[in-house]
Amino acid sequence: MTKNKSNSAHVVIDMLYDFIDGSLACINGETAVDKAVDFINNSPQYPVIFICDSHPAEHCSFAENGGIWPPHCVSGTRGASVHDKFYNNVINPASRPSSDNILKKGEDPKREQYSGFEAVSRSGETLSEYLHRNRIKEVFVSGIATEFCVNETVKDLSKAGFYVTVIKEALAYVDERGHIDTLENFKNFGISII
Ligand code: VGL
Ligand code: ZN
Repeated sequence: MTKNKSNSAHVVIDMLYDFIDGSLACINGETAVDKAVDFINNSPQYPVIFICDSHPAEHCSFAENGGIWPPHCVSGTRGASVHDKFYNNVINPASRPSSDNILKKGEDPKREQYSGFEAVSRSGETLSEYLHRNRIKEVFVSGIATEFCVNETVKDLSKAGFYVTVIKEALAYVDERGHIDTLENFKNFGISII
């Protein structure tokens, strides 16, 4: 295994088809994927963690069940899958999505979970456990949606003491104003934006 001497990692949030071209397609989705893949290939020594929204059909966040969202990221569907470019265009095989680095959230039908801190791996490991086990101090973040999952995850990372840098071009969002306001607010948390 490659040594990660820089103690840095890259967290890729919800780069899933429903947020890119599906029921909850966000602004800048395809570009965000390309920029995230570029970042991975330009820093091949950083471990990559994929946070994935993954819902049962009866999830409480869906409008038909009283929530605010159209049905999205239903487990096992294309909409819940990580974009193919992370499988096909990432050069280092260890940086591609796999059962070792995919962490899922939103599987409990009764709970909305935006933050990547609520996600768990197949073996039950949380994001914060994964980062501590790998002695990570600095986290780069890409993903969707800026105002929701990215916002919550970035703040939780910062509160937990990690140095956080958001890769602006590798974000997608529901609303441009919300995206800009969220980035502006990150500055109050000492979060870097590149
Ligand atoms: C998200 C809407 C619904 C997100 C998840 O992760 O940003 N947004 N479910
Ligand atoms: Zn969701």
